[in-house]
Amino acid sequence: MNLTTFRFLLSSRLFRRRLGRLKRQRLMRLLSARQRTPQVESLERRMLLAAGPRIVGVTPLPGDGESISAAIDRLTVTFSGSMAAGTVNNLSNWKLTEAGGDASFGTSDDQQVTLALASQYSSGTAVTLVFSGQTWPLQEGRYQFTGLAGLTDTDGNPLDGNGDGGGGGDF
Ligand SMILES: [Ca+2]
Repeated sequence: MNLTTFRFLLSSRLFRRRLGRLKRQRLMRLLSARQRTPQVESLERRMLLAAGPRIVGVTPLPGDGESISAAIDRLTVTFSGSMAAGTVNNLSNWKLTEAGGDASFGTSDDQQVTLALASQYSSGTAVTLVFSGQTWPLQEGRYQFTGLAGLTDTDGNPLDGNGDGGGGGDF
């Protein structure tokens, strides 16, 4: 290979490389522009879904995994907004499970506590559930309280029970 050829090869490789970088930069610009558009769209969608109501408190239940020694004979559930009365008064949307002897949920010795409404919900942001058909206050044990996604607000948005910003999660 003589010097001229070598130079030519070298410069053409540099050129290709520069061209490659320019192409990459253009591609990145295109990609980021394209990424920016759906990001805005998904944000709008999340804002719409975030309209799903949340359960903001269950009194006197302690936090996840915590225990309480007080005698409990009722649970008052507080929502983030007004709920569709029919879904709140539908007792199949509420579940209180006791873990049974094995202290684990989802096993055959789990016990369902039968819930009833202290009074029918018509408006407002709170409903009180009482226990019916068994001895109360609740006996010592591990309990799991569930508000199902069948609960909706007055606009029909399903419960955002898991607080992920989208509707349709159990609490
Ligand atoms: Ca169990």
